[in-house]
Amino acid sequence: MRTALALGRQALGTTWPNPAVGCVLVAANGLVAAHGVTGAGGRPHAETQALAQVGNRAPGGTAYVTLEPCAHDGATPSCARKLAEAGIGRVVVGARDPDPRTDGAGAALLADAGVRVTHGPHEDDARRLHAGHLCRVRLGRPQVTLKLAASLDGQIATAAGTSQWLTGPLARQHAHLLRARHDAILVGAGTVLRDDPELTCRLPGLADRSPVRVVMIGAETPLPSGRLVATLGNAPLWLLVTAARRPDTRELQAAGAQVVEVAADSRGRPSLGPALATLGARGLTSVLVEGGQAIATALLWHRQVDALVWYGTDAVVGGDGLAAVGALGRTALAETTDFRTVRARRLGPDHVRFLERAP
Ligand code: AOF
Ligand code: ZN
Repeated sequence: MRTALALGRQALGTTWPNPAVGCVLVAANGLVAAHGVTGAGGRPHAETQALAQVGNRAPGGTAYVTLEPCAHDGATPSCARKLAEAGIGRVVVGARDPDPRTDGAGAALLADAGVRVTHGPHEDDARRLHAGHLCRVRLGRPQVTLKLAASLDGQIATAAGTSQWLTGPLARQHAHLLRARHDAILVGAGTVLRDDPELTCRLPGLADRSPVRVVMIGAETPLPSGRLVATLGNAPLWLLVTAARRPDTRELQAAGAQVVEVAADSRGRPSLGPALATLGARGLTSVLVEGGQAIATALLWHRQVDALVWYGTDAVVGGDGLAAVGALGRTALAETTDFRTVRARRLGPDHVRFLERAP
């Protein structure tokens, strides 16, 4: 199961609108016979890929799959049916698939065909791997991960606005890997104006793993120009705009950007809830929010952040810098415990902490 989870993890960011499933087939003699991962864009499914390697014959074997095999037949039979027809003896499932077409029906189909089905081990890791898919199926929106790079005292820029070299090269490379593993990156137009980012993955060998770049256009913020537009050929660019700003985007649309219209909030900006729902409807299962302060604060205010990746440095910037998170109006300590750290590691002089929403 750990191998299957690792396989799935490698495909994160490439399989949307589908989950990145990993599958390992072990033959009756106890040897690993095949590996499979969900294909780019979501098809073929992991089990199909693995079964193809053994000619769809696995008598008495065991399949380890990170997600319950699908139960819906389409152009090809469901994975649950294919596994049963291949003569598999046992299927070990990581996480149950809440997709209404499966949701227990995959396991039931297998059991009815005489296949032994067991759940776990590593169910927590399987849920973590498929958090985006689970979120999209249950809540209709992608999983939202907020990335912040801040000083010891929680500042993301100095009083002069300097921020780009706060973290060292290892932390920056790690952040690029994070991009590769998400379906999309989300930023506000203010960040684009200030930093002129490319928002692509530029790690050697992973250049084709750049996610969809999504920019939230405010009531008055200028439209993206510069590097985001210059790299339109390298990765998709989606603009979230209200109806009022839509006419302004014609030129960018002609240049290849996709324009996504969203209802306005009281300040004339794309409304956050509907914006995330629209991204979910378009198939995105995970978005990495890369700042700045305004979008981070808005998402935390609306409690729409599922996970946090915090890059910390040893720098002390001082309160005259720019805080990672703006005012939230929280007064009671009980209101402040949104997250808990699940993992941490050093990255040269910096460190990274992974936090999940507290239960
Ligand atoms: C599997 N194995 O590798 C994946 C699964 O649109 P379709 O027909 O490809 O079905 C998409 C659904 O299949 C998706 O919502 C999720 O429930 C499941 N994904 N299932 O058996 C896989 N990626
Ligand atoms: Zn399937």
